[in-house]
Amino acid sequence: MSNLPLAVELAGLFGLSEQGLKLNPIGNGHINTTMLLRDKEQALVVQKLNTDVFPDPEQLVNNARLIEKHLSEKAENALYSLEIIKHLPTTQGEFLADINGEKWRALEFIGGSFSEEVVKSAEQAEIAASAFGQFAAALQDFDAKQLFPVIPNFHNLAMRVELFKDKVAKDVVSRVATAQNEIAFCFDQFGLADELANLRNVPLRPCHNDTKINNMLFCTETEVAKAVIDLDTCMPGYWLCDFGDMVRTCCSPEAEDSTNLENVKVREDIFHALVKGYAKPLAPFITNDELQSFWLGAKVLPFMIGLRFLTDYLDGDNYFSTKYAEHNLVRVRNQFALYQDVCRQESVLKSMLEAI
Ligand code: ADP
Ligand code: GN1
Ligand code: MG
Repeated sequence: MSNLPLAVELAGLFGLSEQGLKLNPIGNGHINTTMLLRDKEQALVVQKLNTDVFPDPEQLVNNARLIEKHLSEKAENALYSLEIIKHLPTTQGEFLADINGEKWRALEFIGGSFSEEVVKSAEQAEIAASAFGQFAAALQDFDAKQLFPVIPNFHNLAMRVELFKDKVAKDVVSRVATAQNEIAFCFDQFGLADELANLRNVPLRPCHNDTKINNMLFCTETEVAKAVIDLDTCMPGYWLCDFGDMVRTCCSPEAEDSTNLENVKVREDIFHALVKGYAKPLAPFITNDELQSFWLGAKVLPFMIGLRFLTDYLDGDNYFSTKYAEHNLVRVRNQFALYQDVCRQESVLKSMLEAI
């Protein structure tokens, strides 16, 4: 068994027995350390929160539990049918535990499920988009002012641009020279930040803000949607960003760190499935301006996440987890290739939004 002392400590905290105890990593999240803790009887997800990214883990857990409560009330009234990720208390009734100064929480494990890194078909994309749409619809009457801004300005592209320029100027790990082309490319795209800042008639909504495909679970048996997960960044935002992150993570047939750039393209049928799947549950609430703003989201998210990977690369890989030295730069090239293909396909993709 791996990590025995840690497993025993976590088991003690969350009330599992030491018999048959196992602790193994699951998933491919870039931020937290996520593991499955099992004894002979039960399984739960334990997560070490990344406190560099989330300096206030108490507020993060508080936010997620407020959403949990709201969704549970919707579920009781048959207004939400996906499973809800619930926090589990320690034996002392706390929702956050301290182990050697590190912050851990436990979540209900959603068994019989899987997450995807690359979408397999238009049907799968529609199922995912519908799940994120149902989540957004269930939250549209949630008072998002209750949510603590765990990462302020999370989708503020202008702010991300300033941070990027600062890292280029400082060049703390001498990587500017190896990323010259990508940096020059960024400097040509900053008009997008103005487009986003000048957006009018698009309401702020309670948003998930991290609708990448591996932040939802499919049922292993039937392949329907089981749950929307990773509620860490739920804050007020724009649906266009949640739509854009689905485009970013579903449309390409390659994972976000694939080096097979010739293949990094927007699959039109997947884009169409995302529009259909997301718009349907939102139909009673969404405005036409808001729907048309999804085009901006489709451009902004691939670019902005590429910019964030590049910023992190220039800063020495402190934010996103990386598996090798150039991992962030590989992600940058991939995301910028995708962004360029989104722009290339403007007329056909936009017409799909206009047709809704
Ligand atoms: P991160 O914040 O690092 O992205 P996530 O909360 O998204 O972490 O979890 C990472 C991965 O772990 C998910 O993509 C999923 O595969 C798996 N996972 C997380 N929570 C659960 C859960 N409650 N049940 C089953 N699998 C989960
Ligand atoms: C991170 O935590 P994860 O892997 O679901 C990041 C997202 C990025 C994504 C890029 C809190 O998401 O914003 O879009 O990586 N989460 C945070 O894959 O920064
Ligand atoms: Mg995640």
